[in-house]
Amino acid sequence: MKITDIRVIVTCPGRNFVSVKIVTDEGLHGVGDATLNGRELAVATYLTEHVVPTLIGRDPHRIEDIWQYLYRGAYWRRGPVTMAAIAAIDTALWDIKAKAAGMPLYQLLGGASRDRLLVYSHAQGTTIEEAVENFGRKHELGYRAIRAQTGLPGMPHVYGTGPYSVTNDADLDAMPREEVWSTSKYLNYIPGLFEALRRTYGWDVELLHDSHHRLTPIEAARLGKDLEPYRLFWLEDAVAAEHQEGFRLIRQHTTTPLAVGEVFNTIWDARLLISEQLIDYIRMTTVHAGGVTPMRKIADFAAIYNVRTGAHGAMDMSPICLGANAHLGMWAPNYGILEYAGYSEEMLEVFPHAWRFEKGDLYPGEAHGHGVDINEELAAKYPYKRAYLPVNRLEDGTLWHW
Ligand code: GCO
Ligand code: MG
Repeated sequence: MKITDIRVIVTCPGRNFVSVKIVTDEGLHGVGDATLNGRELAVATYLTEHVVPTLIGRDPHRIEDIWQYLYRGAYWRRGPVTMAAIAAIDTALWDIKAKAAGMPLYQLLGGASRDRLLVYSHAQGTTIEEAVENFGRKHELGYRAIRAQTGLPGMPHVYGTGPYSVTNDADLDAMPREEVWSTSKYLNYIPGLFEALRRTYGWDVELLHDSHHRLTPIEAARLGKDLEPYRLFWLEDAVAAEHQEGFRLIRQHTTTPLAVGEVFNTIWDARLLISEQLIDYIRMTTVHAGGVTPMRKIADFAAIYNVRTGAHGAMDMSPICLGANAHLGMWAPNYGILEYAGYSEEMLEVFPHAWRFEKGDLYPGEAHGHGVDINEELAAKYPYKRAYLPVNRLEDGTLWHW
C-alpha cells in the first residue's frame, strides 16, 4: 500500500478544527485530528509545508517508522505545534491500518479491557446556586461523573463558569479576552460548591474540579485538604506543571487524587510525575501527545505506577480525537475516565462518527478504524475564523496562568 495524497482540512463549524486525511492507492483512507486551539494555522502550515511532502509514496503500514521519522528526523523535537502535526498523521495511519485489518481500532490495540467507558461532563455557574442547578441538569442526562466550576462573588467571568454554550471556552473572540483572578477569593469560596453538591446530590456521583494551573503548590495543598471531605474523583491542573517537583509538596499534604497533563506533549513531560507516583491520572490526549503510538506507550508506562488515564476531551479536540481516545480507552488496562464535553449538531455533521453516549458511558462502536470520518464538502462550507483563548490577570494587573 502507498500513500498517494494527504489533505489538510481547516473548518470552523462553531469553532476551528484542523484535520488530516491520508489517501492510499488501495482506496482506503484515514483521518487524524491536528487542532491546537488558538494556534490552528501554525499546525496546518507545519503539516502542509514540512510534513506532507515527505510522506507521499510511503507505506502507510509503517506507523512506528513514520512516527520516528517525523519526531527524531526533524531534529527540532517536541512542542505543541510539532506534536499536534505528528499526532494527526499517526492517528490517520492507525485508522488506515485498522480498516485494512477489518477491525475497530481497539481490537488492533489488544482488544477490549471493558464493556464501556465512564465519561465526565461539565457543570458550571457564575454562583454556587447556579452551578448546583446546572449540575442537576447534567445528572438528569445520565452523567455519573461531572466536573463542577463556579465563578467568584464580586468578580467578573472566570474560566469555565459562564453560561453553558457549546463554544464557550473560546467563543471566537477576535482578540484574546482578559479575565481577572483572585486566588484567595477562590480558595475561600470553592469548598462551599462541593459541600452544596454533596448535600444536594449525595455520594453516588463522581465530582471533579479543574483549577486550570492557577495555584502555587502550597495553595494547591490547602485546596486538596479542604476538599477531602467531599471525596473528589480528581483535582485537575492544580498548579502549572512546568514545576513538576511542586507536586511532591502537594502530595505530602493531601489525599485528594490529582490529575494533570492536558498541555503535555511527550511522555517526557510526565516521566517524573508518573514514576514518583505524584499524580493519580494522566490527562494527555491523542492530538496533543503525538498520536495513538505515544498514547499507548504512556498508558503502559503509567500502568506500572498505578496511574490511570483520563484523557482531555474538551470540544476543541475534534470528534476524531475523541474517537481515537475512546478506542485507546477501550483497550487500556489502566483506563480511568474520559472527558466528554460534547459537540454541536454542525460539528457532528462535519465529523460523522461511530461512538455513542448512553447513560454516562461512551461506546466507541464497531466501525472499522477509529470510527470517525470527515465530510470534506460540508467542512468547506465553514471557513476558518481567527479565534483566541482568554488570558488571565490578577486584580492588580499581573499576567497570570490561564
Ligand atoms: C479541560 C480544559 C479545557 C482547556 C481547553 C483549552 O479540562 O477541558 O482545561 O477547557 O482550557 O481545552 O483549549
Ligand atoms: Mg483542564
